[in-house]
Amino acid sequence: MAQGIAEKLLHDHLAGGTPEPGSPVQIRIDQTLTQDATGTMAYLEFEALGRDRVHTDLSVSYVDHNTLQEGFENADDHRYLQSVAAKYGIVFSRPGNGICHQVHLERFARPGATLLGSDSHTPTAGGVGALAIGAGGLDVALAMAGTPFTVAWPRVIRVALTGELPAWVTAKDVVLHMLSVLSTKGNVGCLLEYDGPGVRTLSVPQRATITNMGAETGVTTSVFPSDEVTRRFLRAQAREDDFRALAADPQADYERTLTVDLSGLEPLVATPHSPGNVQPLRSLAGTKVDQVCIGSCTNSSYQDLMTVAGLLKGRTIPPSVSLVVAPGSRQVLQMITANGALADLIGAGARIAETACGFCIGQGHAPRSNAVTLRTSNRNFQGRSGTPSAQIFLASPEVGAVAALTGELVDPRDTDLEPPRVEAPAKFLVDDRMLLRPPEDRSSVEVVRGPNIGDPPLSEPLPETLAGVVAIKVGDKITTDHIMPAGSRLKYRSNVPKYAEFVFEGVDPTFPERAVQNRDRGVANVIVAGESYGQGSSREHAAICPMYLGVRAVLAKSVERIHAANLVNFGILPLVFEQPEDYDALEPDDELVIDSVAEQLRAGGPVTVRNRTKDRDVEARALLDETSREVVLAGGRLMYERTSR
Ligand code: MIC
Ligand code: SF4
Repeated sequence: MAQGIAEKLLHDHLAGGTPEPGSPVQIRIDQTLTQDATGTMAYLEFEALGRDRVHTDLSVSYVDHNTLQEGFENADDHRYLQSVAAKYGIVFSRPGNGICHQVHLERFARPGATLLGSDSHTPTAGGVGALAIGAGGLDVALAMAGTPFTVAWPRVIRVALTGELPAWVTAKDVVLHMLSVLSTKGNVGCLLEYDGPGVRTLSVPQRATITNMGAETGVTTSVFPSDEVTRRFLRAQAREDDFRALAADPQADYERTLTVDLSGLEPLVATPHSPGNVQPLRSLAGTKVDQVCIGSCTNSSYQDLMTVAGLLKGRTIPPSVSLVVAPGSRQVLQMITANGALADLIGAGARIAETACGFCIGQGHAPRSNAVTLRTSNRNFQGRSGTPSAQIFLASPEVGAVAALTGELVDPRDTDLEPPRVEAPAKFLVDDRMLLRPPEDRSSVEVVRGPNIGDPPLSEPLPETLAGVVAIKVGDKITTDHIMPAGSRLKYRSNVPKYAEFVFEGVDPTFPERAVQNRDRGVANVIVAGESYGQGSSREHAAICPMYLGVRAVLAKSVERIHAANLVNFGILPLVFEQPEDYDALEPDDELVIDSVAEQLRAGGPVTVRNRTKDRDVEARALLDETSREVVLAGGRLMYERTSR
């Protein structure tokens, strides 16, 4: 039967389940990646699983998120990660080597391979035709232990690209266009497969920008074909051996097709506070800009930085603008250093930041109060820059460079600047010395744990009757940044009791204290939420810390894929309203009861949640399959693994 690329790769890796859209399947994972902010917990969980080595073709541990190192905590995490990598057979990418997704694309991503990463932007590797999926740390730990990954067989949307990008229109505009069509909600369980004659006009880094930011739509992943452009990219990275051609069969069947004429696109911008608020840049022309940040895993490739350097060369940014440039990898930084482009950036007044996530995750470079900050990253949630009153706009590096020069949002087509032309290099500078391979003999390697690193906390089995209270009621599109802030709080990732003090910090700072009071008097905390709860990051702390505070259920209009899986992994029952209007009738402090939880869940029908305060019943559907139901009943995945072994 004719198949699309995603279908082929899923079938190649199928280890169980029925390949029907929406039905859970198990897929074998070839490669894993972690980054430090999710990785420490993931490796603690891996250690708790008791295996003596990883069971993947390749596992890489990156350090890119917490590199400011204010205090000892992050450095302790880095040391732990380095030692645990050596102990269990994992490649360690040292701090300074770059952002996980950029480095993985350059050095490891393989057409046709499956990649599971504890970061939501893992789909970046779809740019070379890998089936790359983001997940919580515990799912990645399990994959490292050799357990196939469970995911719903996707509903595949074909995106047929025609035409060619006009001058000043970029890959960022393609993905912003996709966001304007699909929005950031309602796409759980879908997968975007790119196809059509427009594909060959896009370089691998351009494709990777598109698959990277596809994460913001909430799809499981995005994938491009692997063609001659891919082969040239891999050859230039001195790894042509990893090439494998991948194309959809002509008659392949898709859920639906979206056609995007690249020639008809224009420069776009995402406005505060959601990547889905997309507008033509021209409609915002003249908006004053205080800060421009170029970088992040979406747009920090060699071509991106060469483009910016080309536009800034010989010019000076005005006093009203602060320009930050963070190259995506050491490879990029070494290349722009060697060819002089770095000097052009510095000459124009750019502040060069470390090759890391940095500004993207609020690790430094917080803008001034009420600032307008234009960034090439993928998320503009409120407060993510570190300044709650700031307005984050997202656009291409080209638009960023022009804004840095003019101090305002300007459509580059309305300037007399020459559109930059940067060719894909025939040869990248390959220097893997910052990638530490695990030693042959790992028996004498000691795992080093600093004082901030605690054991992953365990929950308890769900009780027979779940008696709880609505501890908080939140609206639509609550992101994991709302639930578990990053930025200056990131350094507590390895210390759950401390990090839990900041759950819902920007939404209701009284939540942790109230939740602990309920927990300590034996009352379960229930979170009531609107649509698309848990958007954004893969951070499992958005489940672990609520679990620690005694949250046992989330009752929402809808829950995003990775977050729903994280809730299950930490013993929190994910429920969605059968009737979305029931959301309106629930209020904070309402007392809720679920009788005979296990029996109701195993019966497979709707679950009745009794609202004792309002004296009415609410019907809900549990987002569980057979296995995840038992996991949640056991009190989470680690408890389940212990009891089922
Ligand atoms: C993000 O972009 O939000 C992060 C920080 O990379 C997260 C991971 C994390 O919270 O550690 C992600 O995208 O998964
Ligand atoms: Fe890092 Fe930002 Fe990419 Fe997340 S989105 S991996 S914080 S650069």
